[in-house]
Amino acid sequence: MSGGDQPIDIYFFPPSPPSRAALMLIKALGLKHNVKTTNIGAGDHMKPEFLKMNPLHTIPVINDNGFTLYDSHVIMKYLVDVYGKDDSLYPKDPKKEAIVNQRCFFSACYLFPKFIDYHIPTLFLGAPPSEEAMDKLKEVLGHLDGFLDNQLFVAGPNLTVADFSIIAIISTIDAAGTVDLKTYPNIWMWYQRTKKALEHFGYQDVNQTGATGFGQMYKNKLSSINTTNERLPHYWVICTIQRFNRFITHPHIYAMSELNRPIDIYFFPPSPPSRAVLLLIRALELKHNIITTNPAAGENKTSKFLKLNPLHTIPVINDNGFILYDSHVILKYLVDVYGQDDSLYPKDPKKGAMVNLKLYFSACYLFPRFLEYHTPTVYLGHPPCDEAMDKLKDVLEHLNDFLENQNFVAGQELTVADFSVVTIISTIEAAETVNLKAFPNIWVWFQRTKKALETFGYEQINQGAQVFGKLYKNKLSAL
Ligand SMILES: N[C@@H](CCC(=O)N[C@@H](CS)C(=O)NCC(=O)O)C(=O)O
Repeated sequence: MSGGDQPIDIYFFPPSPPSRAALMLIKALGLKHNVKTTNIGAGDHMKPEFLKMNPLHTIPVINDNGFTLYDSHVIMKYLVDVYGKDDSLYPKDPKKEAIVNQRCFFSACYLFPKFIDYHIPTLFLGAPPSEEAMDKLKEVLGHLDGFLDNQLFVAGPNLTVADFSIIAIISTIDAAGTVDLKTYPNIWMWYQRTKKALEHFGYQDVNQTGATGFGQMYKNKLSSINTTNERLPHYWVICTIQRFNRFITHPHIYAMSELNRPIDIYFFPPSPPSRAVLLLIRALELKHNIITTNPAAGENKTSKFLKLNPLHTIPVINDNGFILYDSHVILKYLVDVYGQDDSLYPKDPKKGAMVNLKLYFSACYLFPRFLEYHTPTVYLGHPPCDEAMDKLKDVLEHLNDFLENQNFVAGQELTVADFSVVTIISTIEAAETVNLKAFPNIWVWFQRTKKALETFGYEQINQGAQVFGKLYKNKLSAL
């Protein structure tokens, strides 16, 4: 069934939820494939040949006749685009798709990291389970339970790739006995329903077996800690504790449609993701209202705001009653609905996948590292942390490598991924956290991108970066 001559290679390890999600999807699409077992416990993912395919050293990775791709969410989107008989698993309708993207984003940047943060220190460092990590895991499970209120599947009435992604994690939590899932009645019902829906796609062989294997390892480790308090260092942990992921997109461009009402954008100038969306709104020349929402004053935690976005992040948009959060999901949605052409988000599945990869990188690597370094100082007055700086520099190094021989972050053309990344980089520059000139590809790209965005009000919108920079520097000098 696959487009090229060769079966698709998937680099897979049974205990890994994202690899199981991608493999189940390959089976659901009936694609010929080779499973290349990649034992991350034995360091297979750090070998040079693997790093050439995925510098971020995560599994799954696929190789579809020479086209390699990583991140399970990006992979799933690409596979449905290219090989799906219909769009049921990843709807093309921009609003329906935006909800799938949002749930994938939730899985990648909330549920999976919280799952990792709870289990991995025990599994690989022999640390006793952390109550704080449990509280955070339970908080995201509460959000998931909320999404499933009066809804059959995580993104609406039908099964989508978001269910593949989320069930791979939920079944692992279940197998590890970490949380009694029955205390989340909506999750529990959905879990039974989705297992049944995925039965024909290798749920038992691919997913249950891997989840059970993980659960067994975890339980064994837990009982050995309880008895011997042994500590086992493991080098996977360093990478995995970093964790993270993301979500997606799709082609199909709609003519500039007529807006009845301006788009509301809940925005705060110092917030890089807010600025990315506002820049795109300006680039697409959309009528809009800015609703300033200051998280430092708790304006993102009012009951009114939480109704719009239970995850209490900004930006949020309200497009004539269609409410959407997560900047990356919003960027994709706006280009789909209002882009005059597909230049900022290419329709071609391979080019689209490249943009997705970089949005994923921005959402789940660059932005978290940016926050981890700056927010303890800004909000808690803590001195900067060397480890957080090392991690920030590490992702900047990746970005610098991505930009080798490339004009923009997702290829030779400007895309929404540049909007997302530039708002973070400019904030790092304003805070004078890192000398960006030490990353020559980033530096050259930064100048090029600022110029490309000049006509969309970059200078004015990006003043928020200066506001953040000043705040950070003041806090630092007050220490
Ligand atoms: N966002 C990625 C996350 C993948 C991921 O973190 N996989 C883990 C295994 S569950 C991994 O490869 N860890 C090794 C590492 O990060 O070095 C995806 O969805 O593919």
